[in-house]
Amino acid sequence: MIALITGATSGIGMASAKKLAKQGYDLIITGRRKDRLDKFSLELKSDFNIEVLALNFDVRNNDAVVENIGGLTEEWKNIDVLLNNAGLAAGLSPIQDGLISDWEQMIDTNVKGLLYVTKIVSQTMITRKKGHIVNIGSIAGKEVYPNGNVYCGTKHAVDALTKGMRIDLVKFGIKVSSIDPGMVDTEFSLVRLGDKEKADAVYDGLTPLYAEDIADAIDFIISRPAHVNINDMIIMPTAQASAAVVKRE
Ligand code: NDP
Ligand code: 8X3
Repeated sequence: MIALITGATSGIGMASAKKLAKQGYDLIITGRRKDRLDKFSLELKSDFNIEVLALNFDVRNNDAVVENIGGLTEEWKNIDVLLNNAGLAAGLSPIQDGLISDWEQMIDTNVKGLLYVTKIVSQTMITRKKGHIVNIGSIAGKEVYPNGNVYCGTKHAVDALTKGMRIDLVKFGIKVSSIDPGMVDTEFSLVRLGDKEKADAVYDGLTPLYAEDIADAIDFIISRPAHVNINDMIIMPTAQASAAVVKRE
């Protein structure tokens, strides 16, 4: 079995790669940071004795997506599981103060990048009449919170796209699922806020989710019997009741 995980250089993608490697999947891992990708690839091969292909590209660049994924050899092209994980939040500002460059980065990565990768991977899945696409959405795709505006918009789009893909691909026997986590302690807040102290403060006084918790859920979703599909799974820390309601000690 082969799984392709976008954004495996950190956080949820990295934890999921380890989990799937443990289950014996051969892995295609992607990300922009080549040094991390190459190091992680070696680690996976030696720790889990699996085949790993590291593809270094930006999901926002459709030419690069087509070149890398469209150019897969026979050995790698039959992807069984696609984990659309690469994504980010940039900034946390009211709409009138938001940076256009942040908006474009979020929309181009979380929505358009996910679409580019899905289009090309789903074509081979259709030919094989099998496959499982798992999209990483967010609680931000179910609710909107103050200053979350555009990030929430992109994750609402992922929610809609998951439903749309499921409808379009059902006739080919392809499963489509999504996972919508609340706060997960990864590099997410550092990327969003650009400051380690501010990022650490996001998780102050509570136990957040960890990337391994989401990897466990992914493992559960992709290991259901052939006739069972998990459409959607919302996972929150016990201390987080909704996007904006959190209990801190
Ligand atoms: P991290 O910042 O730890 O990881 C994000 C990953 O995405 C990195 O591997 C990064 O790799 C990759 N990535 C980002 N932009 C691009 C790009 N343009 N092209 C290719 N890869 C890219 O955050 P998380 O693990 O938390 O985030 C993973 C997903 O989970 C995201 O979609 C996020 O929105 C979602 N999520 C996160 C939650 C949280 O609280 N942490 C909660 C709910 C959902 P590189 O920089 O090397 O390209
Ligand atoms: C990440 C979770 O609540 O910061 O998607 O938007 S949140």
